[in-house]
Amino acid sequence: MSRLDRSEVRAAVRSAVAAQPVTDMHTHLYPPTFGTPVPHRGQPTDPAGLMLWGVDELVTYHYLIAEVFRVVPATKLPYEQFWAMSKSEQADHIWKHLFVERTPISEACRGVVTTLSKLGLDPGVKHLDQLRPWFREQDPSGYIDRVMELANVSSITMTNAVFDDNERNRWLAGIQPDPRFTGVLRLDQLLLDWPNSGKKLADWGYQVSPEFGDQTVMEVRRFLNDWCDRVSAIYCAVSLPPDFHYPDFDACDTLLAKCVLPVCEARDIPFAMMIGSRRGVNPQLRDAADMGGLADVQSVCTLCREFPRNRFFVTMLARENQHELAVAARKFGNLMVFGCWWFLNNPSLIDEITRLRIELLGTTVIPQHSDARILDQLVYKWDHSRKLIGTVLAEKYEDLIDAGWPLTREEIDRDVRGFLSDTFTGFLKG
Ligand code: HDL
Ligand code: ZN
Repeated sequence: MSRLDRSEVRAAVRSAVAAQPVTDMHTHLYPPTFGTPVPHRGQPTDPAGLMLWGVDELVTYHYLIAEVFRVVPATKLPYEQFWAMSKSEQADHIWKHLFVERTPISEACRGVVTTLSKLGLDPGVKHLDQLRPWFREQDPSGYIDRVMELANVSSITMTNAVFDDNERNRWLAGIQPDPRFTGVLRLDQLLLDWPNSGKKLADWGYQVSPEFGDQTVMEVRRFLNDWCDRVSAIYCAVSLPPDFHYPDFDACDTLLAKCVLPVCEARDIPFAMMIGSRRGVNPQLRDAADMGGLADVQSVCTLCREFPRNRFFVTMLARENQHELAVAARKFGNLMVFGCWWFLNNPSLIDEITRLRIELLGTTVIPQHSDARILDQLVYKWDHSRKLIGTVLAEKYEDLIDAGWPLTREEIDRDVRGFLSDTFTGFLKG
């Protein structure tokens, strides 16, 4: 076991963090079997395809759409005029205003620069036509391998929106599993839009009614099991609004307590709650319409206390919830805190939140997920986060050495493996 000198720590952490493959626990990515709308080497595209990749998708990421409307407001470019543009026209508009006429200094802009650079392309081009031919030459599946290698990501966890007709019909038509991807059943509509979601289940052949009699409970469980089987769900997930409370004595409570949590317990899989998303604040921005708000950590504690045989992944969207959530995790071993979600996925907040989490939880936390929606984003999201997590870790190890601990390289490798992969996969197993 090689004991490290304090002066060796930063380099040792940097290399361990760079070398450790990531199991990415939450993304919106799909393999080519779900179709792709992106033009590529002589293959037909699928306009409704779910696999998004390449420079036009990268530059029209909804974070950048929100940012370009701050530069060219809707009073100058009406939303419907922007949405009527082609994907390439939208990308050219964003590139002009955020990358050519202004410095791409925001985190979402810098991410595009990092990705293009690491792909060996010139991020300083004045027009995207200088980059498009390179992407058109890519084969989607081979490109997935290339991006996963660049990002050092070993497994991609999907978000399978079973209430989305486009995705659901693809599953029902038969999808060949892709070993690089794992499935997650996403249940927002089921939990937040009852009884409308119940009507959809009835259309799909489940004997459910708006009231929660025994038959409805059993049929909702059958629906959950059918789809967990179909997508081979490694966990189930929901995104909840800031005003989510448990108990609230509403349909969401009943569905959680009588259907979702019993099914997750029986299948021995965790339930992930992503809490604080306020949807549709500015609907005309579509995917970019949402924002976050302060949520209730005590509801998380109540669920962890009342369902001790369930395991919960939890992330919250408000910076102000992070400390209380980390303290809650000290109270419940069935609570695993994860990620710097969405508007927290910025250097200053990743640093702050990772620091407080390690101080309170040690190695029993999952510092990050990518939330990537476009495949290429894996390159920048993990490049940026690895460096930030590594900086915090190195400082914590230096403090430990100062306290007299004989730190070894093997310990650093073991901890980094946990932070970037094993803590997640271990919690899946229970
Ligand atoms: O609900 C979610 O899973 C969020 O991550 C949303 O998809 C959000 O729009 C997003 O892309 N965050 O990064
Ligand atoms: Zn997400």
